[in-house]
Amino acid sequence: MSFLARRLARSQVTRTFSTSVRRLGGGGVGEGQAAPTYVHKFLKEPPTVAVVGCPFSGGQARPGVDLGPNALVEFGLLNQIKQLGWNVSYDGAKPFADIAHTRHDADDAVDPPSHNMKNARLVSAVCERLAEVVGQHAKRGELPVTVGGDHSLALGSIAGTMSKHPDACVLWIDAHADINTPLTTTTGNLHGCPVSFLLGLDGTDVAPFNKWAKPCLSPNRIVYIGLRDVDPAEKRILRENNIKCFTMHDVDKYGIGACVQKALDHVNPERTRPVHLSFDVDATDPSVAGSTGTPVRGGLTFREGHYICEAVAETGCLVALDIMEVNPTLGDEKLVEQTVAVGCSLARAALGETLL
Ligand SMILES: [Mn+2]
Repeated sequence: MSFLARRLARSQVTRTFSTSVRRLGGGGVGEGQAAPTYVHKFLKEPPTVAVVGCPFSGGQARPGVDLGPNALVEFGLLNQIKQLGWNVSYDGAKPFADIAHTRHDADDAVDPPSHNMKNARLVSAVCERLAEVVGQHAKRGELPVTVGGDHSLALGSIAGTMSKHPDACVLWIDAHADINTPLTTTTGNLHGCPVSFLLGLDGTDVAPFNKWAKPCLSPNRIVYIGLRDVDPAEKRILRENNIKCFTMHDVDKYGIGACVQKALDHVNPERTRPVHLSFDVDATDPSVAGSTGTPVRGGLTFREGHYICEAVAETGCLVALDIMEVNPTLGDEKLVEQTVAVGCSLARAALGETLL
């Protein structure tokens, strides 16, 4: 058992949680929870979730986010999803085992900065592999749940989704827009850039990414919720591309229910398109999920975050989910446990857990 596993296993939160999880009923849906009123529009029977844990931190500077997937799995994520009636598969970190340095920042000598991007070869290699893995699961009619790891991974997970569902739309839940290009990034951290590559913006047609990552998303098929820390160049990119954003100002003004409805109406008006939900836990307030690398105050409440997931689940359109940027090495023990628990509960909400 890892240190973290022991730490989580002995924690009060884990004990409390494990006594309150629902047991499987005969019908596959957990005892106490009604069967969903929606049907999965794009998945094969029996409904199967493929949890893809990607222990990767190379898209940003702080070590520890690579421990996120293991923390969520140790906290019981797989069983929790099973108890919602899904078949669950999990390969651990095996798909990424042959890519060196997935757990650590690469050495500048091995992977020197290119076009202002740090660890470009490493990020590209991991995302290319993730795209293959997610794409394979999607093509089998399964629902891949990518657990990061930093948010640069969404370049891979969304590319994988698009290989099966080219008409999919993306809900990007985040404090940040992650839409810098290699030309506009001031930090060189690629977790701030994945959306620009997906859209094929100026400056993204660069090696090593252009060997495999083709633009696969149009600006009217992505919508943001939760933004509150957007760089000047990103504001210009969002405006110039007419990308729909629901900032925290909009959440305050309209309420989360109206924001999610408007967001879905924008990218998926008939609810006939597949949805990829990419959830950066830093979208929530640091008091909700503070163990994350770039927390920003003034974020989504616990319920607002979960409401987004529940509302997406109700569409029956979800085909892929990312839970990103949980860093179990940041903050005190209580904050870590709370953040890991929130990562799991956001996933459950997106996968059909209801309050009644
Ligand atoms: Mn992000």
